Amino acid sequence: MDSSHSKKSSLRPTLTVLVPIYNEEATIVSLLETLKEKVTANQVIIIDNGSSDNTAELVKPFCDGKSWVYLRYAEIQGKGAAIRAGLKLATCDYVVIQDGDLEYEPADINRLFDYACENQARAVFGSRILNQQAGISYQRYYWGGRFLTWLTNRLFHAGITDEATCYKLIDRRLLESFDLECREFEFCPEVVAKLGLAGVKIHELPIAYHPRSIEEGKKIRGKDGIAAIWTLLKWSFRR
Ligand SMILES: Nc1nc2c(ncn2[C@@H]2O[C@H](COP(=O)(O)OP(=O)(O)O)[C@@H](O)[C@H]2O)c(=O)[nH]1
Ligand SMILES: [Mg+2]
Repeated sequence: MDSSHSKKSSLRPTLTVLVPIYNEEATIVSLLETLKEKVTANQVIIIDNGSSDNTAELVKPFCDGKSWVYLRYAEIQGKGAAIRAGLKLATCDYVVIQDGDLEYEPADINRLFDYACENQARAVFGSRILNQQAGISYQRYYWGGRFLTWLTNRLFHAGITDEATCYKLIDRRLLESFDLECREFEFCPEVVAKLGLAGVKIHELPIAYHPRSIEEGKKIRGKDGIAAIWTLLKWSFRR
């Protein structure tokens, strides 16, 4: 065997995928199957805050308690709280967030991860805006996202195109050092604010997007947009 090759591959960073879920019985099996087949992850942590549908029964067969872990809490706590709970168990060099729906294409995670490894980047985001073929959600969500991105760039000079993207791939130790406080959907604004305050460059690659409707299970709402604005302003004041 080529020793230089084996040395190189043994040095390759590792990846934890955090999957926050709440009542995702319609999509979770398909999502986890795709994740298993298409993504080169070393660790997958699924965090369920009190799903009241059949999600738990559907997730369990995928988990072995080692590289695939299922954390189940009795009460609903929010996406941010779920990500923070998962992060406590994450052990890999990088973490990325994957929702329990089918709005994103898990294979895109490989491209983000490869880019991070090749460029030793500490933060690589998937951007729906950089992909002209990406689907567009409700107008209010689309323009809300564009406004949050604009505000992020004004406040933190982030130079990004998609603040609200789910696909945020970040150096795990860096993310842990942020001591996140988010409980609900303020994970995104808190993270971009803290990356900005830390002077970390955010790299972006185009990704696919297939938005789902509220009837299909989308949980984010207008009030979460207001909370995101407040979170960005709050962290900019603490500069
Ligand atoms: N664990 C947990 N996950 C949640 C909660 N609320 C939403 N999620 C998950 O967060 C992800 C994002 O939700 P979604 O409604 O698709 O919003 P968006 O993709 O950010 O626009 C999905 O996987 C949800 O199941 C919660 O209270 N607890
Ligand atoms: Mg989603």
